[in-house]
Amino acid sequence: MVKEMKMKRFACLLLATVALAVPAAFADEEHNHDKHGAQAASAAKLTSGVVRKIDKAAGKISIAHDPIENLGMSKMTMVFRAKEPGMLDAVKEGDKVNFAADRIQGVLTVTRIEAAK
Ligand SMILES: [Cu+2]
Repeated sequence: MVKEMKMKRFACLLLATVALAVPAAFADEEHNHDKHGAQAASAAKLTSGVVRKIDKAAGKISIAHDPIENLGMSKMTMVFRAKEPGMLDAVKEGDKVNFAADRIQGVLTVTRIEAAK
C-alpha cells in the first residue's frame, strides 16, 4: 500500500519533469497536474539562448545564453550540467531555447529547458 503510493508519487514527479521539458501545448494535453503549478512558479525566470553542443553521456549542454539574472551572469557561451539527463532529449544543437539555471551544490545546472517558439 505505502509502496504503491510512493511509486505513484515518483511517476507523478517524472511526468512533471517531462512536462516541463516538452513544448507547453503538448504537455497540457497529456497532463493537468495543478499540484505542480506552484513548483513551476517558484522556478527561476527563463533565459533565452541557443544550444551549441549536447553531451548526453555526460549530462551536459553548452548554451550561448543571454544574461541570467539570478546568477548575475552576462551574455556568454558556457557549459551547464542538466539536472535530469532526460531533459536533453527535448532539445537539439542549434535550437533556440528558453531555460532556467541555478547553482546546485556549486555546479551551474539547467533546471528547466524548452525549445523556444
Ligand atoms: Cu554563463
